[in-house]
Amino acid sequence: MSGLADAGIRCMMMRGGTSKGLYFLADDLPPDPAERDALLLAVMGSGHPMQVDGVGGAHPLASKVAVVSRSRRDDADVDYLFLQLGVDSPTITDRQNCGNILAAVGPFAVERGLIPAGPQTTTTRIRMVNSDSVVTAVFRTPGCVPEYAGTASIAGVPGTAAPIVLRFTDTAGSTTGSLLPTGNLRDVIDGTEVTCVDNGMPVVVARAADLGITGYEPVAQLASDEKLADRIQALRLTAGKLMGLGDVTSLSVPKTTLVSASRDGGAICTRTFIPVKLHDSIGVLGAVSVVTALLAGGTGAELASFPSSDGHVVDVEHPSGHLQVEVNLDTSSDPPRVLSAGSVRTARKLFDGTVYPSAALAR
Ligand code: NQM
Repeated sequence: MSGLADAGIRCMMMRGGTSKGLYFLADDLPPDPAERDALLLAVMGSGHPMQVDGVGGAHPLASKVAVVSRSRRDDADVDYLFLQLGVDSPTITDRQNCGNILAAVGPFAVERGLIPAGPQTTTTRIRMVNSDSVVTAVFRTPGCVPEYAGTASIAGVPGTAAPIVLRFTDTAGSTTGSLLPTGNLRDVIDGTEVTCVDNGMPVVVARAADLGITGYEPVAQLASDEKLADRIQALRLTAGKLMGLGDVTSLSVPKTTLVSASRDGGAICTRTFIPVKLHDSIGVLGAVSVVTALLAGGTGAELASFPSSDGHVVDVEHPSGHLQVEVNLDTSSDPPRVLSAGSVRTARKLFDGTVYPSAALAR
């Protein structure tokens, strides 16, 4: 390991949606998962609130890794393993997907020569290794080179960039094995009604009002509300067991999303905790899961105002704006069946080079 620490590791930092992470080729990392994880924790500097001896961004949304390789499967071109690293604590988990980091995987695969690019756009099938599901990504590659600049804007990211269209399949039960992992559309935990859902991300959906807040409080107020954080932690610990995830104390899932009626033209207003820290916006698969729960008639469905047209695009309000996701659900079957899901993101290459982990940590 000290060899890799001395020589450094080839690494690209990219923004994927509203997250930022390190992208590696699997071949550039140790094949043994335990060795790989120790190295990545050292690269990121996890175990310190500022990740001061590493390149992590001191926030869960900037403490993320994508490990990418050519897929050996017939139904995919690229394999993408997502790893969430802790900030204060040296933890690393593959028990969740990340639809934001996913957004940059296609361009990264072209940058590293894993897949050929089309002359105008590239369509690639990415296997999300964490959930063994395949997503199709479509992105711009004029002259067979990824184009990051463009006119699409996503809430939570300044400016505009080229759009990346993500179409998901097989996201139901991504981590837990079923869309409604407790077997119920609604459960009551410690007197609070919730819907536990997993359509790409295990999420506990509860009404903001049932946790004693409006859901519209200033972000700083919610982020520093320790009582609320304690209640959310208690809720997710019980929900985790009911969802078959066991003791989730040190896991990054389930997330919790508190819903209230929209007040800016969207379908629903959300405040999401990852798992107890307030999300600056909302994750892509997190939003897909919340919308699925609401469309299925779960907790908070009466607060939602869905578009009545034949489209399935749902506008989700979050602390920094809106996220639109497409969820097509067959609610005539029990449990409901997910027909399709999708979203539009943007991404950008931030830098490419060699990263040097602390030799003292990389053991
Ligand atoms: O839900 C953060 C994010 C995510 C997850 C988190 C995500 C998704 O917004 O698809 O991308 O829930 O930890 O980056």
